[in-house]
Amino acid sequence: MKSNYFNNVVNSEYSRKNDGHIEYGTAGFRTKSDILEHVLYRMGLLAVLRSKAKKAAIGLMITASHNLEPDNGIKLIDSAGEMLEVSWEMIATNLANTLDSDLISMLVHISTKENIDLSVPATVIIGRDTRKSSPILLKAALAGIKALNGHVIDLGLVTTPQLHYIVVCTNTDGAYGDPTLQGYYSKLAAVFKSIRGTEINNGKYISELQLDAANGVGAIAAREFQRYLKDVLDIKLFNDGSGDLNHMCGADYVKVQQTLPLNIPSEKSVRYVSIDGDADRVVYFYIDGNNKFHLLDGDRIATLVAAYFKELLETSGLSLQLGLVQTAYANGGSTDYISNILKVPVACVPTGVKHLHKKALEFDIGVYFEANGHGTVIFKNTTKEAIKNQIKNEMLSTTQRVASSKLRDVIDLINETVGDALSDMLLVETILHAKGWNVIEWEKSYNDLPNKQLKVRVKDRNIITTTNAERHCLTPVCLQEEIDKIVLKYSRGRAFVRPSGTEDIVRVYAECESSSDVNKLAMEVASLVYRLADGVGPEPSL
Ligand code: G16
Repeated sequence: MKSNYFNNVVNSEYSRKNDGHIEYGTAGFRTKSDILEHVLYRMGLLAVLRSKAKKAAIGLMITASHNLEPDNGIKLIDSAGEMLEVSWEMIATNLANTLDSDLISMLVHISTKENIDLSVPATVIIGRDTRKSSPILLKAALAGIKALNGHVIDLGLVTTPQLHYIVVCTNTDGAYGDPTLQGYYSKLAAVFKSIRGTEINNGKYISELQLDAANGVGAIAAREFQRYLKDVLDIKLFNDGSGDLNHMCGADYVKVQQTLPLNIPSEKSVRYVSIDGDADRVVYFYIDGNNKFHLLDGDRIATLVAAYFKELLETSGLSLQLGLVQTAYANGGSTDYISNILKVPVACVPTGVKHLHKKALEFDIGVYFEANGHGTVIFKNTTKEAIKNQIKNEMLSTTQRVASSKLRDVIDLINETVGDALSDMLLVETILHAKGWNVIEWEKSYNDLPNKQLKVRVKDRNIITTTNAERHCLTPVCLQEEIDKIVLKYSRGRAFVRPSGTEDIVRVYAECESSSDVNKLAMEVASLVYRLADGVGPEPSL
């Protein structure tokens, strides 16, 4: 009897304490931390079932990433180190919202429908960020895992991408790397140093950067990299955990506000880097001689990386398909550059790295980045084989051999499981070093269109529905028609709206040719959302 197996799951300490509906959103469950305990308990139970279903270890990360300190959340990491399979997101949502009295029958239903062999052992690898609420939520998740006799590997404080990495290393018996934090640091640091050692740099590149760690768990990882890389890269650390998490600092703040984070000394032409609260996003920026702020976001990183791979492929003589995946937030300037200058195929998918990752798998080498700095590069196994075989080819010229070897090595610098701010940063540093570029040289490749993001509070954000990779709004009726009318007034204008899957707000994005008009365009669209979608609080105004 399956129900006997679930006899121990009823636990009054983790009963459902509020009636609000909660959804597995863009990146898991995310809301105020004080209403999450029963969700964490239930996700502990679900992680055990998922592990049995996949006959492999599953990851469970406690974080609300870029959100402010009062929020927290949880995301499950699938057996190949990628985000949870989309069909299980609905299962997670149903389990999180079920009545306490229906908990056992829901678990029986899941295990029957998914044909889960309950006798298979389960392993859950668990990690958490530095939020004050994380230890209590950890306790709840552990209780859930233990109620179903799952084996726990508790990594303690880790960045989200470190957990993804350790899951894949565990499930590949170490083929992807040693499944420990030390294994992660030493793999990335060793390849970073070895690539650097093969290049004599005569250009404008300087081996020094200033890193804003958002006062999050990324500061711990950054300190480790400081230690591992001290001979080759000088990382100066700010917002290292002593201040408030993501408060006026971190990648999301810098990207959306397009300004310097708190506590960073304002120095001209210095390479600054910001990561977010769980270190899965990264953006670069600098201040020019006129004190003007310049952002080099996920689009810039994607184009830098795609151009680098394109060059290596051409030089090595390998014929492999390179592709780039973006979302609606990608700046029109970047998309034009990728299509018309780089001539690399580019696809657009809905927000959420899970969508980008899936699309990128279609290419031999898939580069994917959200404009907010969340992204990575993935390689088909056949691609890795082709590169290895190419190196063995005795007919290769020295130039072809050097380029092929560089391709092989740089793959090891990349965390292919998910966007990893620190691995991405090391990749950017490697490319800038190879090219002898400073940030100004990097920025020269194309011009961004001026752009603006706003948040609008509405009664129920889910009344906004979208299609065509979120670029077109279906409901409320008339909203899209009205947006179109506004956008038409602005040269190279573009705007879209979508409900956030991580915050209780509607996001508005706008771009156009004129930097003096872009705020007006964004504000006009925000007011429209406020009026047609039941805005709450004061109406947005300039
Ligand atoms: C998460 C997702 C990202 C997404 C971001 C914002 O990032 O992993 O793919 O772009 O949320 O999503 P939304 O606009 O739906 O709120 P993070 O860094 O917060 O985990």
